[in-house]
Amino acid sequence: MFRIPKTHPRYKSLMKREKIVAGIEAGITSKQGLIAHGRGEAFDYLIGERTLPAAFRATEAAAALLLTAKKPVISVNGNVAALVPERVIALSELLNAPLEVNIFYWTEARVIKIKEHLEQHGATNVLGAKADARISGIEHARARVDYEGIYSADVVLAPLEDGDRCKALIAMGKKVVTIDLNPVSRTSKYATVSIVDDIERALKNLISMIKEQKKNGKGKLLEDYDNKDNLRAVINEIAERLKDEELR
Ligand code: PTJ
Repeated sequence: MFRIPKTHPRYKSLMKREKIVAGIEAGITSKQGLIAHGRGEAFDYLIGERTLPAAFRATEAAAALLLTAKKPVISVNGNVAALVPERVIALSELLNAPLEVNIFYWTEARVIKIKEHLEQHGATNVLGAKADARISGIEHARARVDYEGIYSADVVLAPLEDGDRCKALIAMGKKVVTIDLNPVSRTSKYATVSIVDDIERALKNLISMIKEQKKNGKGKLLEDYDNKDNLRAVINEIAERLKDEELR
């Protein structure tokens, strides 16, 4: 890993890049993952690299939805595995939900490497290698799922997802929570709850909210939660921030 001095003003952001590069070198992350990460960075810059109030509310709704799920599953791709292995594992333990490797740029070698990477970080229940079921309506590799995992889940946490599969999962009657820095991506629009935040920050918040909601009794799903309203609020908050930014 390239050494970034902690005093660098963009230390956190540069370290995320290093994790993605290390993921590629380890055969976990796809090369295309670099481009996806760059797109995320650009949105995060506009957002101000912090959790927006609307994203905080979405995370609360996601915590309640995941806590009240009967069979939640956490989908993991090459970027997620490189950036936040410890956090997805912590979440999986808190929710008693399996992790499932599900990748777009599919190779069997990468599925196995991601699984092993998660296991090296302490994961005990990683699905995705079986791929004994298919999500109908999509022709790419994301359709390959485990019957016992995503296929039969009622709530799927699918961060950095593509719109197609999100739509197909919703069509199967599932609820989908996504984490995506782009508030106008198809995934953000289709999901039941879209958290427009960086994956590291979002998972940190999600974990502490789930712990909090567990302590104070099971999460109560906000019946009136509306994903599109939340996305509109996110866009307004970004626009207001940019207007305030001025070029002082
Ligand atoms: O490992 P694979 O083969 O499954 O590939 C994973 C990627 C991410 C390459 C693949 O799913 C892909 O191409 O994704 P997209 O369609 O580029 O969408 C990724 C979305 O995630 C984009 O809308 C980005 O803005 C967003 N994003 C990127 N980095 C982050 C992020 N959102 C939250 N946190 C990030 N760090």
